[in-house]
Amino acid sequence: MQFDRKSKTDAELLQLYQALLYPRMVEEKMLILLRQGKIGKWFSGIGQEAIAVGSTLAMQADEYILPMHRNLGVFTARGISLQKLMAQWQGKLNGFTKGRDRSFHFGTQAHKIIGMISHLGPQMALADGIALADKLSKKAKATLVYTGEGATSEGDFHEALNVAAVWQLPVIFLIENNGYGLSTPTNEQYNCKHLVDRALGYGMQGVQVDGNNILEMYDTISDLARDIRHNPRPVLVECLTFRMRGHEEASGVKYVPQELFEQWAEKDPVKQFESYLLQTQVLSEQAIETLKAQYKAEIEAEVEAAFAEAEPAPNAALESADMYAPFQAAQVRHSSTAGSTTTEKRYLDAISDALKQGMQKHPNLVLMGQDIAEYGGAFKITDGFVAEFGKERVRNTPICESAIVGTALGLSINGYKAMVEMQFADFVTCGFNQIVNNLAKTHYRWGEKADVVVRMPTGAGTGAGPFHSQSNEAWFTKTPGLKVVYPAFPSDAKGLLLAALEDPNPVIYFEHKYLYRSLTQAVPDDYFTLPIGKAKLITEGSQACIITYGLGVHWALEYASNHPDIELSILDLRSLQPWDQEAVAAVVKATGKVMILHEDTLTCGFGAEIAAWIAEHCFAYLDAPVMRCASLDTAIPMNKALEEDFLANSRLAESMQKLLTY
Ligand SMILES: Cc1ncc(C[n+]2csc(CCOP(=O)(O)OP(=O)(O)O)c2C)c(N)n1
Repeated sequence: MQFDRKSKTDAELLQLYQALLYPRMVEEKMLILLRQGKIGKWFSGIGQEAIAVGSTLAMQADEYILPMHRNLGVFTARGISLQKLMAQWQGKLNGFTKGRDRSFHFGTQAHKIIGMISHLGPQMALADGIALADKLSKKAKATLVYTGEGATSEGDFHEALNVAAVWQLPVIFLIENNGYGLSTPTNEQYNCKHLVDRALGYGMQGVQVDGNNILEMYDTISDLARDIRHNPRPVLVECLTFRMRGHEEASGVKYVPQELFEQWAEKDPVKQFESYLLQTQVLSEQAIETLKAQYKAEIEAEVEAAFAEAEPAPNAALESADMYAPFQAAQVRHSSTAGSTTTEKRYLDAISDALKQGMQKHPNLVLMGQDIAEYGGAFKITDGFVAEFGKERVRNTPICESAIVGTALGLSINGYKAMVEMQFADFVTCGFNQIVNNLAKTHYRWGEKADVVVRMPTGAGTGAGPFHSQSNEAWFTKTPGLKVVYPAFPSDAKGLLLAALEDPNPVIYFEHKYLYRSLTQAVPDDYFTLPIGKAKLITEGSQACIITYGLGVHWALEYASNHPDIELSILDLRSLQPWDQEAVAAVVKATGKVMILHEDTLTCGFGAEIAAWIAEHCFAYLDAPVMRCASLDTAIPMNKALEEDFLANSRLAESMQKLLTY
C-alpha cells in the first residue's frame, strides 16, 4: 500500500494512527466479551476502520456525520468515551437512548452525530435536510453520510442522491463497499461495474478510493469537504474495503471464499499504516507497545465501569411522555375585542391563510412538496407564496415522498421547521417509513424533536378512485410519537394548522379535498391557534350522539337537519392523536346512545378505538351498544354510484334508526 503523507507533520500522522488503532482495540475486546457471553450482538468493522476514522477526522468538529452500524471509528474519533458507548450498547440508563434502542441507533447533538435506524437507507435523506439547513443559513458546512453497498439498492439511496443533486446540497455520500451485504455478494446486489459510476447519472462528481488507506481516505474527504463547503454540491465517494468478519458475529462467514480473507488481510489498514510509520521512523516498536498497553488498560477500565452502571427502571408514564418532545402550547386565540376581524373563507383559503401566517411567524419554516412553488400546488394552497417568501423556503421537490420527509427531519435536526405537502394523502405510502419509523420514534429514542408537519389532502366524494380518495388516518393514529389532526371547518383548519406548525412534534394534518371549495365560514384574520387534542361539541341534544370528524361532521349535520325531530349531539373530534377523552365521555353520559361515524373503512378504523374506550370507561351510561357507521371494507371505487354506496354516509340514516330504536 502506498502512503503519501503530503505535508503532514509527524504529530499529525501519529494522531491518525492513534485514532485508527483505538477502535481496532475496542473491537478486539468486544470479540472477547462476545465469546464470554457478556455482550449480545456485534457488527464488526474490523478491517474497515480507515474509512470511519479517516473521513471523520477530515470533517470539522461541528459538521454532521451520519454513520452506519460498522462505524465505531466515527464515534471514537469524535471523542465519545467507550464507557458511554458501552452503556448504550448494553441498554444502560446512561446510554444515549436510556436502554430504548440498540447499538449505534442514536444521535447526539453534542457530537453532531446522527445515527441510523435499522432500515439503513433512510438516513441519507436526513443528510440532505441537514445540508439544506446549512445552505439556507449560509453556514459553509459539509455533511457526511455513510451507506453500505448493500443499502445502495434501496430507493432511499436513489431519492436522497437525486434530491441532493437537484438542490446542490453539500453532502458527501460515502459508500463503504465491503463486498457483502449480509451474505449477498456485490454481483447479486448491483449490475454496474463500480457503484461510483452512478454519480454520473445523478449529475454529481464521483470518486473511488482505497478505503483501507487512511491517508487516502483523510485527504480525499478533506479536499472534497473543503471544496463543497464553499461550492455547495453533493459528491459520491466509493470506498473499497472488505468485511473481515461475519455480518454480525453469530452469522458466520461460510459463504465468503477463504482466499478473499487472505488477500484482504494483506491490506489491513492498521497494520499497513503501522508499518509505514515504522519505516518512516515516525513510530518505534516500543512506542506502539506503550500505546497499546495504555489503550488496553483504559478499555478494560471503561468496560467494567459501564457494566457496573445502573439499568433503566421501567416507568410506563415516563416511557409514554418521552414519545413526544415536551411542548406547552401558548394558546393564541382570536379575540373578540374591538378591531379583530373575520373574513368569509373557503376551507382551502383558510389553510392557505394559516400557512402564510405560519411562514411569517417562523422565519425558519420551509415548505416542500411537488409543484408547490410557482404552480401553487395541486390545489393552489401555496399560490403566490414564492413571490412572498422566495423559492428557498417554498420548494418544489422531485417526486420522492420518502426523501422529502427525511429531508424535513434533517432540517428539524439542524434548527429548521418543515412542512411537507403530500400531493394526495394516498401518496404518503411512499414516505411511510420515514414517518412511522423516523419522525415518530426519534424523540423517544434519543430525545431529538421532529419538527415536521405533513399535510394530507385526503378523502373521497369526487369520484377519484382507489388512489386519490383514501382515508388513511388510522395508519398514523396507531403510531405512537405522531400527532394527528383533522379539522372539519375553515376556522378550525386555520387554528389547528398554526398549532401544528408551532408544535415541535411531527403532526399529520388531514385536510379534506371535498371541503376545499364547498365550505365557507367566517375565519378570524389574525394569527391564532387551537389546542391539539380538543374536540368540539357542534350540536347538543339528549337522545343520541354522533361522534365523528372530517367529512363525517358534515354528514352528521346533514342528517340532523333532515331529522329536526331528533335531539342529537354531534361531537367533532378535530384531533385524533391525542383525542379528547373527556369530551367523548361527556357526550356519552349526556346521551346514552352513541354512533361513531367516519369516512374510513370499518375494520380497525379510528372508530374502533373510540368504541372500545367507551365500552371500557362509559359502560354504565350506555342505553344501547356503541354502534359504528363507516365505509365498506373495500377499496374506494371511482364510479359515482359505487363511490356513494361505498361511503358511510349512504348507511347513516339506517344505522341511526337502529340506534334510536334499540
Ligand atoms: C430495509 C432493510 N432490509 C433489510 C435489513 C436487514 N439487513 C441488515 S444489515 C443488511 C446488510 C447490509 O449490507 P450493507 O449495506 O452492504 O452494509 P454492511 O452490513 O455490509 O456494512 C441487511 C440485509 C435491514 N436492516 N433493513
